Amino acid sequence: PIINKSFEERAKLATNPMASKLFNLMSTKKTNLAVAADLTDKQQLLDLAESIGSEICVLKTHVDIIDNYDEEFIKSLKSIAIKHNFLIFEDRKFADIGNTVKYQFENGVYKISKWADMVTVHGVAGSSIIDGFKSGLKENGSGLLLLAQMSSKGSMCVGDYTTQIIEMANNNKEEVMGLICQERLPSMTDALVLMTPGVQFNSTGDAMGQQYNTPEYIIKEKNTDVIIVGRGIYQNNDPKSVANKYRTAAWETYKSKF
Ligand code: 5FU
Repeated sequence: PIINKSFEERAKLATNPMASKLFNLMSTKKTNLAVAADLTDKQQLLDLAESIGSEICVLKTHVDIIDNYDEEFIKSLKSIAIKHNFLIFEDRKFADIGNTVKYQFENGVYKISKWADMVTVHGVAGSSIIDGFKSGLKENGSGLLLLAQMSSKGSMCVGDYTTQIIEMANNNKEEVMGLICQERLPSMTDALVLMTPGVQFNSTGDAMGQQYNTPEYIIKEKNTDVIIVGRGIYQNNDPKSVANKYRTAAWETYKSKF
C-alpha cells in the first residue's frame, strides 16, 4: 500500500525549487485546486483570475488562445497572482528538439520563460528536450511538468511510454517538478507533484474526446495531488462559489487520506 506523506513533508523532498514552492503553497493556503482558464479574451481571463484567485494554488493558461494578447496582460496576471498567492502554469506542451524548444520557451511573442512558473513538456522527442529548458528555467526557478498520461479518449501516453516518462522525470530531478497524469503509479516519487486534468462534478466527457472524473475519485482512488478544472468552473455563472466547491472536495479528500 502507498503511504501518504503530507504536502508539507514533500516540500522538503522536492528537488526542483518550484515543486517545493507549490507543496508549501498548497499546505499553507489549504488548496490543491488548479483552474484551467481557457478564455480567449484577456479581460475575461483576468476577471476570472481575480474572482477565483483566493481558491486556487495554480492558474493554468493556454496563452496562444488569447485573441487580444499583449504584454500588459502578463503584468496584470502577475500582479493578481501575487495578490492572491497562486502560481502560473502555461500548458504549452512543448514537444520539439532541444534547440527549438529553447527558442519556443524564451523567444517569440510570448517569451514564456519570463513569466511562467511551470510549463508542460511531452517526452516524445526523448530526454534531450530537457536540455532546451535549462537556461530558461534558471530565470525564475521554474519547473517542468512531463506529460505521463492524458485525459483524452485514445491517448497514446500509456504503458511503456508512461513508464519511460516517469524515468525521464526521475533522471532530471532539478528541472522536472512533476507529472501530468491520471493516477499515481508506484514509480512516481514523493518529490514530484502529480497534477490531473479531466475533472468535473457533473459530466463524464465532451464531444471532442475529453473524459472527466470527480475530484474525490482522482484524489482518493487515483491518489494524485492536484485537480485541474476548466469548464466546470469558468463556464459556471458563479465561478467563485463553484471553485470553492471543487476546492473543498479536493482538499477534504486529500486530508481524509491521513
Ligand atoms: F495534459 C492534459 C490532458 O491530458 N488533458 C487536458 O484536458 C491537459 N489538459 C488541459 O486541461 C486542456 O488543455 C484544458 O486546458 C484543461 C481541461 O479543461 P476542461 O475544460 O476541464 O476539460
